[in-house]
Amino acid sequence: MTKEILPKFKRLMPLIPALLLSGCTLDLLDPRGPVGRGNRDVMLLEMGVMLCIIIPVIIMTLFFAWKYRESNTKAEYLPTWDHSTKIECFVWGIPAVVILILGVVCVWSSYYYDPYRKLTASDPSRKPLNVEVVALDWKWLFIYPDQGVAAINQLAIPVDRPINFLITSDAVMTSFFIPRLGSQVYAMAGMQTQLHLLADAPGDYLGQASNYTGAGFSDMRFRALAMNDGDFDAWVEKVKQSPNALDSSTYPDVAAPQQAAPVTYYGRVQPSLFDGIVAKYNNGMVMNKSTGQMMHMQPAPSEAQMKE
Ligand SMILES: [Cu+2]
Repeated sequence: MTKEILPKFKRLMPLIPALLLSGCTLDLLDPRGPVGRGNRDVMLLEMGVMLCIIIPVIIMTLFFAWKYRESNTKAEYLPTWDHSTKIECFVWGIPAVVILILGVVCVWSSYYYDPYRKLTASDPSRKPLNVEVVALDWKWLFIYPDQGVAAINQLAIPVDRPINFLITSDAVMTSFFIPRLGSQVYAMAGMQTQLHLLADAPGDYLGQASNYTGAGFSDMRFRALAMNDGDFDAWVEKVKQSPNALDSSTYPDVAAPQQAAPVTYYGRVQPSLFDGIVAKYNNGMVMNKSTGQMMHMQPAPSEAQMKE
C-alpha cells in the first residue's frame, strides 16, 4: 500500500510550495508607487545576496557530512592538519564582499528612499498634496489643511501626485504604514515626522499601524483610496457636505480612545489644529514649517481638560 502511494506523492511534492503561496497576497511585493517599488527591489536584492551564501553553505554542509562519513574509508584523512590559506580566503573573503555589497546598497537606499526626500510627479506641474496625519487611540485622523476637511480612518489621494504627509500622534507612539506605497514612518506625540509617497495606479490599499499599541491596535487600520483627479475632487466635495466640524470644542471627543472607529467625515476643520496637537506636548510651542522658527500656539485641548 505505502509502496504504491509514496512514489506518486513524491512526484507532486514540488507543487506544495505553490499551494502555500497562492493563499496570500504579499502587499510588499506588489507595490503601486515608486517608493514601494524601490523598497521591494532593495529587499529582493538583499535577499538574493544573502541566498548566495545560505544555499552553498547548506549544500556544502550536507555534502561534507556525507563525504567524510565514518564508513567512507576512501576520503582524505588528515589528523594533524591545522591551516589552509585557501579556506581562510573563503571564510574571510566572502563575508567581507557580502558586507561591502550590502553596505553600499544600504547606504545608497537610505538616502535615495529617505521618507523626507521630496518626490516629483512624472508631470512636474502637478503640485504635491499636503495631508496631516494624527495617530489616535485607535484610529487615524487625516486632515487636509488646504481643502479644510478631515476624515477618520479613510485617506483619499489623487494618483500621480506627490503626497506630503506630516505625521504626529496624540496618543502613544505608533507607525504609519501603507505597505503597497512604501516606507513606514513613526508617529510620536509632540513630534512632526514626514513621509513623501506617490501612488501611480488607482486602487484601494490597506493602511495600518505597524507598532503594537494595546487593546484597539488590531482595528487601527484604514483604507488608502488612490483615485484620479475628478474622483478626488468629488470626494473632497462629499466630505465638505458633512455637518461635522473639527475644532477645539469637538476635538477632545474625536480624540477620545475608541476601538474599531467607523469612517467619519468632517466638513470643516479649524486652521492650525495640527500645530495645536503638536504644541500640546511642547509647552505650547511648535516649529513653523516654512521658516523653521519656533512659535507659540494654542495647544489643542485634551479630554481631561474638557471634563474639568
Ligand atoms: Cu523598531
